Amino acid sequence: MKRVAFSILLLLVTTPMACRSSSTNQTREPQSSRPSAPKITKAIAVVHPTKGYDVHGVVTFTQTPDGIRVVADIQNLEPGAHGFHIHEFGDCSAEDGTSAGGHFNPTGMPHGGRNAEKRHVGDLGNITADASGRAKVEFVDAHLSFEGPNSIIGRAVIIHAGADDLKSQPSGAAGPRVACGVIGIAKP
Ligand SMILES: [Cu+2]
Ligand SMILES: [Zn+2]
Repeated sequence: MKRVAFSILLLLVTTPMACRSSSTNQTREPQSSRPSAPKITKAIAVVHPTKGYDVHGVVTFTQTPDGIRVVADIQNLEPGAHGFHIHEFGDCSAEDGTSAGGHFNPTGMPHGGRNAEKRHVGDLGNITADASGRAKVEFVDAHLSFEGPNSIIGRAVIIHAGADDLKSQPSGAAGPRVACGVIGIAKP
């Protein structure tokens, strides 16, 4: 170490031109030593009503060894089944929620149910509201991810007025969008 320092000092003193170029090289860090982004282990979507509805709630996504655990707690729904999907864009700006685009489908599959062999990554089936309009659901889904092409970070959770029939193309004929929430990184 000392010897290296001494050599640099020698360069500084003796060859100003060479020194300039060598010090430029030293400030450039090799790519491998850059810190990588911390792994995402939890995400959250706070869902807000679209125009004309009062549906709201929270959906959390937590990494498990078997996939991502989805826990939803949604209120002020009509009793019954409601399509529950991840849509392509994390954009809830349109008053009818259409700015979120279609179902998140990075694998080019047809629409299907959550347990179907072929489905959109964003196809999470239905949530069912009780007589009070509250829907709670919890499951682990192996299709969802926090990284790579199937990453759900920055996309949107959409809840529909009607039930997803799990077969109609391209989106299960679930009717208007009653709530929308952007999926963001959560504190683990
Ligand atoms: Cu949808
Ligand atoms: Zn779909």
